[in-house]
Amino acid sequence: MRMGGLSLGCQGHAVAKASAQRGGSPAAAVRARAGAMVKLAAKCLLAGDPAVGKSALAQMFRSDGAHFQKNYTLTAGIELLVKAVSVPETSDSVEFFIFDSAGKDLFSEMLEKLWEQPNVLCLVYDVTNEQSFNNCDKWLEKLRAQAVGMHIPGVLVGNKTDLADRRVVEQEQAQEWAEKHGLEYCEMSVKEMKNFEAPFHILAKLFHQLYKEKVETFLSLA
Ligand SMILES: Nc1nc2c(ncn2[C@@H]2O[C@H](COP(=O)(O)OP(=O)(O)OP(=O)(O)O)[C@@H](O)[C@H]2O)c(=O)[nH]1
Ligand SMILES: [Mg+2]
Repeated sequence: MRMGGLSLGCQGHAVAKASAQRGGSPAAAVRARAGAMVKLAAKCLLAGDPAVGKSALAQMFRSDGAHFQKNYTLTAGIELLVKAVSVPETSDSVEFFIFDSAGKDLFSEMLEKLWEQPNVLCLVYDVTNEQSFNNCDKWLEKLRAQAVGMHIPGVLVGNKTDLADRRVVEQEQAQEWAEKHGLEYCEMSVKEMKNFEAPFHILAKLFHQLYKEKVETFLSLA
């Protein structure tokens, strides 16, 4: 997998390649390491309207819940952060290269460049802001245009559930939209540190599943 100038891969592929160079078959190398720990890497696009809480989520996740960004500083361009998570119920892990995008850049060509070759999508809206939910269509369209013919696992995340009396987007409505578009769904309050790790655990699981399927396909062809 390539990310800009940076090549991302997983140990499985590296082992297979080394073995092939030594004369062994790549499939044999992959089989030999079945059960071993796998480290995957994924380019994760963090998308959604301005002020929905993308950077707050990224900072909270990076600091393991130690830092909530209270003041709003709009993101300009993109902020990159890297963090690994364990894949639930396995000994494997996914290192996310999180591209925290600027909500104001929905229609910017620069964003298209920075979004090249995505692996997973974390699409955030604010449950108190209907416009931010309606714009999820546009964010998803932008991703699809970016990744034609590719399956990009994704999660829709409703943030700011702490503002319960100001909520305008109901959970059922958002969940239905997510299902219709092949996305997983979850809600969180970054401010109250509720469920802020869930989107990344969901994405790690989905990306890992995709990896497993690719290995199976590879082995069936070998
Ligand atoms: N009440 C509440 N406020 C939150 C929550 N998460 C983030 N915020 C606040 O919402 C504001 C915007 O958060 P940001 O993370 O900067 O928003 P963003 O999505 O990165 O915005 P852009 O960079 O402009 O795209 C900040 O003042 C945050 O403190 C939450 O769960 N509840
Ligand atoms: Mg931001």
